Amino acid sequence: MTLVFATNNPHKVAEVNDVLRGANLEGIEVVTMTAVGHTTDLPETHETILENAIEKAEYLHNKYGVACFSEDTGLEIDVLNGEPGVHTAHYSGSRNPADNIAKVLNLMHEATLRTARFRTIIVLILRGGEQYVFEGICEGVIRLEPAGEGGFGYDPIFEPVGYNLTFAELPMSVKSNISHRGRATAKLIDFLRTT
Ligand code: ITT
Repeated sequence: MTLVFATNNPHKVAEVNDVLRGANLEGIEVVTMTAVGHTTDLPETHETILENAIEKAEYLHNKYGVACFSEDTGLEIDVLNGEPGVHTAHYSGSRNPADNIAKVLNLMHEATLRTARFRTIIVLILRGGEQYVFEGICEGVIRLEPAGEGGFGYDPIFEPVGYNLTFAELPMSVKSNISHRGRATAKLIDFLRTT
């Protein structure tokens, strides 16, 4: 079975491939959207990450008739009442990670409660249209200042529980083991093994 990963984010592809490589999923090949000739952004018009993940996967499935999966991720910061949440990608008004990080740090400059979590929803659609949803959560805290060069997005300010390094300081293999995306992908893999 070939599965198309419905994303335009190369970091997501690299991280999911990292988990898939270790999984030895025989008979299942995961390819990017270029394999079906899709190069433009996928629609994300809803106010929840679940609805956006469904929208992206359905768009690709309806347009190309392929088995595919999408994922949508949000960063939920407690002192900001769960924001940026569904607005994570464009929180500052642009996609620029430095601007998004600056906005979060500004809003939190006096906050002593710094708990937060990344939440990933993966939506799988098989050739016949059956849909399955997998969720992964990673709890952590928002640092006072960015640290590290790895990862992407908000990684330099997110320190996962149990580590005193940010995601941007941890190797990808460690991030994959404990991250929201790694955990959701592991559930997807478990499901694929049984189908
Ligand atoms: P696709 O919709 O094409 O998959 P996207 O980048 O728009 O790509 P999202 O809508 O899920 O993906 O946006 C989530 C944003 O959240 C992303 O742009 C990053 O800024 C941030 N993000 C997602 N996963 C992250 C991670 O593991 N570490 C840090 N930031 C992350």
